Amino acid sequence: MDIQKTVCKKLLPVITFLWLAVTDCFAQRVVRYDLNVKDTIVHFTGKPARAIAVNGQIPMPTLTFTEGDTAEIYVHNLLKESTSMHWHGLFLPNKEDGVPYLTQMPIEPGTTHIYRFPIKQHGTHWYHSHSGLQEQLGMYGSFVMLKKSDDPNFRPGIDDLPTVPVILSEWTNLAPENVHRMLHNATDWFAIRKNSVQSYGEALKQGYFKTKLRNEWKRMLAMDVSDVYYDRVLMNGCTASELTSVNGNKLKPGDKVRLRITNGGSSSYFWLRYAGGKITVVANDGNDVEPVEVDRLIIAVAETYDIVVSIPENNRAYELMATTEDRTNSSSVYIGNGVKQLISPLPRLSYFEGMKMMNGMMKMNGKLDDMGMNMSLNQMDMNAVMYPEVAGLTGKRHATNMKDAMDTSQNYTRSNAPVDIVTLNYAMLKSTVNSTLPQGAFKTLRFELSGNMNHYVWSINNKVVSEADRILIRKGENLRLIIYNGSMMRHPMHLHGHDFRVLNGQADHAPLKNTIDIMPMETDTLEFNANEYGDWFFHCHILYHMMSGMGRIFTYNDQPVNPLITNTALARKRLYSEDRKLHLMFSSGFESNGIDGHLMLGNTRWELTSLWHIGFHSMHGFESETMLGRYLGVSQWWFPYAGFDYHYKMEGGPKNILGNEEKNWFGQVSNKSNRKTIIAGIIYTLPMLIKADARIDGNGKLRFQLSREDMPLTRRLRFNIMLNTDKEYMAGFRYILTKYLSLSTHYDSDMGWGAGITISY
Ligand SMILES: [Cu+2]
Repeated sequence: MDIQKTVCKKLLPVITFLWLAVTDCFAQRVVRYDLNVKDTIVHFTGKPARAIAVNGQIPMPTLTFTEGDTAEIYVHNLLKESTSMHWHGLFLPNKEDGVPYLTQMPIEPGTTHIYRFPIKQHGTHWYHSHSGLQEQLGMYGSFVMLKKSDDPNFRPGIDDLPTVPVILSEWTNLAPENVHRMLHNATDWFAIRKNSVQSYGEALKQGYFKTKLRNEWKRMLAMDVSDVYYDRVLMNGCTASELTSVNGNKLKPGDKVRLRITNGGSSSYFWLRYAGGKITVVANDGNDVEPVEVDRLIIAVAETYDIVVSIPENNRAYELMATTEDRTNSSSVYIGNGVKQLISPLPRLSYFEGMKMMNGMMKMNGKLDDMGMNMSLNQMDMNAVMYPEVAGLTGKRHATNMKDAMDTSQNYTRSNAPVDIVTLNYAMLKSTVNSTLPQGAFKTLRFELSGNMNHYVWSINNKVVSEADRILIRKGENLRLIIYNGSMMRHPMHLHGHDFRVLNGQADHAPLKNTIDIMPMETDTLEFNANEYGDWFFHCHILYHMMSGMGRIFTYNDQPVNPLITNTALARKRLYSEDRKLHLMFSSGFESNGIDGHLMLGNTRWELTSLWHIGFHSMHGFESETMLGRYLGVSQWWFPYAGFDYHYKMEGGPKNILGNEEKNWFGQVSNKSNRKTIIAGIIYTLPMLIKADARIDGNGKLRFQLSREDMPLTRRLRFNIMLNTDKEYMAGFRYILTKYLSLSTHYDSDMGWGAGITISY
């Protein structure tokens, strides 16, 4: 099966293969779908790449039901690996929830799994694989549940509009496993592709040198609003498409269209903007809200928004554009018939303004300082300082602190502000129905979203899923979750099997959601009633954050046994193995004076490192160090380790360039020429991201070393430096050509000067 489409003539309606085995028994319709999950090759960029298609298509087919139906979905796994299907946002029995090793065992290759559950709600939802990184390969689709025609909450003028499901996603030609591995190794390849490296050279040129210095002084790596570089953004599988008619009716001026928009992306947030006027938001995460008019909205990963747009004039097709938050990529659909009415692309982010703001927020201890602003509900977009289109930012603007940044953001959302742009935030959402919880006791739980970019660790209360206990709750009780985001990235937190109400000032009409985006330093409060037995996953929906362990499991007291999990111990072990996964990193310089190698195998806390140098002249000898250590603390600045050091130099080799090599700086015999010894030490990351390494070896010899790796001088040029008390030193440059290849040169006190290439994986 070959899927080859980038620009689509029509907005593909993602036709549903409805094997309408609609069995009418006692007025209950059973609606059956068959989903054939199969490997495929796609050409989204022109180059072939592996993907997974369902019924031959990406995205997966839209599944449509009416409230009151019974869903019967046959998943036929034609892959060579196991799979699963999660019904996002649905209220269903736990064993139908589709989380492998938690609510069911994986669907093995060549087998069929039947999901069967009653449809107890209505609204725009979606479904996706919950196995590994399959979602990134195409396993996402719209899941629409219609209101019954006699629903007392039927909204004439909204619920009877022509409706089109639209699922947004992103595509990379890189294998998702490789993306995941690269993120864990703090590679800046994605930043190079996105031109968001924020190097010293660029800082100097743009007048932000002090900002850059201060940023590294506070031990931060260059920050971006998203981690991954994608090749394409897709809307129903297309980069651009046209919507000229709905249900066979040609769109004409005055018509309104309801778009059921899902963000099925793995890690991208999208800005939605429309060239034909205001966007009216009528539902969020499948739940109706009072209509609210905005100029734009950001849709977080896994959220859904139902929006209504209109066609103002004849002979026009109006662009609806979805742009990634980092503004590197976008996709559009043109709604209507006629001349294309374009919307201006969003300008490039002012990264250094963002850096300046982050500097203001970051304390020296690695914690964030909100300066008493008590932020929540996306009302103040802390990224607003990075948006050059905001008035006052087009020139040089110095938002030197949080308050300044927030002022910009607030001006931005207020309608009488310098720029008259209304941006949606959660405080503007008001449920159309009373959303108060049943009477009963409340249990309050507090969570801090935690993590660090340097090793790509994402956690809750500094624990990943496999390190944390399950959270025991009682059926019938009300839960109140107070969530603070203490990390530097935003996280779309998703709860399985339940909707929660978001306390947003709308009192008993607080909106109901299943996914809430929480920006850095924000605190949000959610409430839900524990009304369905089972093991329910609560996690960040950024795929690579989830796979790194950013989640918790809610488990009910005294709940019935899940018949699909026969071996609980094995299932738990497999589930926990996901965030315990080891990531490999390898680099080796092949230069005229020798070979320098570095191999690293690490997970959330542990890291095994092996370094070696082989001199090309026999007198230069061979040395290697292997050590195992554990990162401590949320910021992971401490790294105690133990290992083995092997150092061999031919007798009578040349003296060190500093002369006498008998003694180190402590006056101890350096024993550089020939040593085989155990070592133990501790590495601490200092300001300027300098690593201070103090160690002692089996002979009682001390060594203290300072080093800095990969300091970005320009977009592609990196600088490395090292100095230690054994009177060894090194300095070098690396120019990054491709993902795996660099030109490199360095001077080493042992091996002298050399130049060549460096391979890194
Ligand atoms: Cu996250």
